[in-house]
Amino acid sequence: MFGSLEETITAPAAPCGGRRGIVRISGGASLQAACRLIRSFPDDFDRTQTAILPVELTLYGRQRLLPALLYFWPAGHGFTAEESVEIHTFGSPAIVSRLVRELCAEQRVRPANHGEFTLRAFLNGRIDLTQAEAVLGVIDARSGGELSTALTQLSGHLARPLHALREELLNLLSDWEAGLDFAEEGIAFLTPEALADRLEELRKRLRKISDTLTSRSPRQTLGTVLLFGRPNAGKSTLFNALKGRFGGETTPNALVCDHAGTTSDWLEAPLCLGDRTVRLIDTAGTESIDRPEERTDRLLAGADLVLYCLPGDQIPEPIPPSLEPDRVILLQTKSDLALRSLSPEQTARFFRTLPVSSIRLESIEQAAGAIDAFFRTIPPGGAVPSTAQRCASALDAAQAALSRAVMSIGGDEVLTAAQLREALEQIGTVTGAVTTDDLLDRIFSRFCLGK
Ligand SMILES: Nc1nc2c(ncn2[C@@H]2O[C@H](COP(=O)(O)OP(=O)(O)OP(=O)(O)O)[C@@H](O)[C@H]2O)c(=O)[nH]1
Ligand SMILES: [Mg+2]
Repeated sequence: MFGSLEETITAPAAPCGGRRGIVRISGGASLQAACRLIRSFPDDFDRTQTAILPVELTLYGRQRLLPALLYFWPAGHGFTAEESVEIHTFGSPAIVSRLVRELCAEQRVRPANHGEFTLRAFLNGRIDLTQAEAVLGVIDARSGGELSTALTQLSGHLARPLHALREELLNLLSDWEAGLDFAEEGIAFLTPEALADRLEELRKRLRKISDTLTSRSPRQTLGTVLLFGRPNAGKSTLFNALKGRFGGETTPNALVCDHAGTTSDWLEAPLCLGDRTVRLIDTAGTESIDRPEERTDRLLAGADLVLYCLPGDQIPEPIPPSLEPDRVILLQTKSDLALRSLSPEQTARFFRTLPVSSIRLESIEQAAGAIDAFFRTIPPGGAVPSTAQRCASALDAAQAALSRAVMSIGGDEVLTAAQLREALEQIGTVTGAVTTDDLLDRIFSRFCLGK
């Protein structure tokens, strides 16, 4: 059903009968094809920059010019990651279909199939399959709730943790298989015990993702909140303060000490914030904020919200590129000792900035309020129905394969590797890392033209 990526595709991108007619073009010949229909296209046009340009279309000859706006994205910048153009003009169906016809007169340009722009965004690595389905969910949404579920899915809420999980599983598999290659030399890259622990942890995370996929109730949604910062920043003291006020009795307190590097492993506790329960995780301090150690990096990828703990007398450092600032709350810790006022530029990108003193239990309620406020911006659980249906069985199968992998540890090592591969394949079908033409056909043929 889908043509070659070498070809440039075009289609109307606005509903028929609207006031504005939009024609979308994507592929290497986009600008060249559009230029043919434009009077005096500037010779010095910079093809390396995104641009919006008022132009005149020569569709009906040079005596009857049509005003239009040309939007240009160089390769790597637009939705499809290919060179793309949109021409916005009058919403006349006659003009729009003529425009598409004329564009297709250019060699290498052809009409797009249903969903082909989104398919290209997927094939070029812009979005994963769950996000592609979310595009359809946004278009089909019939209520504010459905729209917000689809928008959350589109922003990568499902894709991000699944991608992180798959990466970890791939690393585990390669370490395990490397050990098999060197078995005779007695070199092990991963001990069976370490593998079993990591797989059990991954299985739990997968179950959480699979639960949120089908859940609709905020009570069932266990958001993950991660304490992050340099050693000695006051993370564990804050963990204990939040746990003391909003947690249960069952989790032990984190060790606190004035020596840097007190916390060496992560520790978690549930916090009850109104009708929502979140998992609060204390981590080992990281020496380099923008390039944390591998383990912290993994935890960051799986967290919904990050509490960046920064002693009140310091200024924020650059955060890891993969960590979106809008899922970070900056907490100026030890505010009883010193509190520097930060400029709007230093704080604007974060979801919120707040001073706290965990020793004096000052602003602990406010910190909890900010966590709750963050989760209120995320609609409760769930996924676009087509994603939920498609993914439920694959994620169940992946969890089952991980359980089998754990059980096989200590026995046949090759069988363990095969089970890991099975889990990877199942997760891959959800994100689209593993696809078949049938699957793509089923998903993208439901799109309308121009999407
Ligand atoms: N005055 C004051 N001291 C604090 C506060 N919070 C933490 N501290 C002190 O700062 C030191 C480090 O606190 P921790 O909570 O262990 O810091 P951490 O970030 O967990 O440190 P690592 O586990 O080493 O990364 C301890 O001596 C705490 O008592 C605070 O709000 N006020
Ligand atoms: Mg600590």
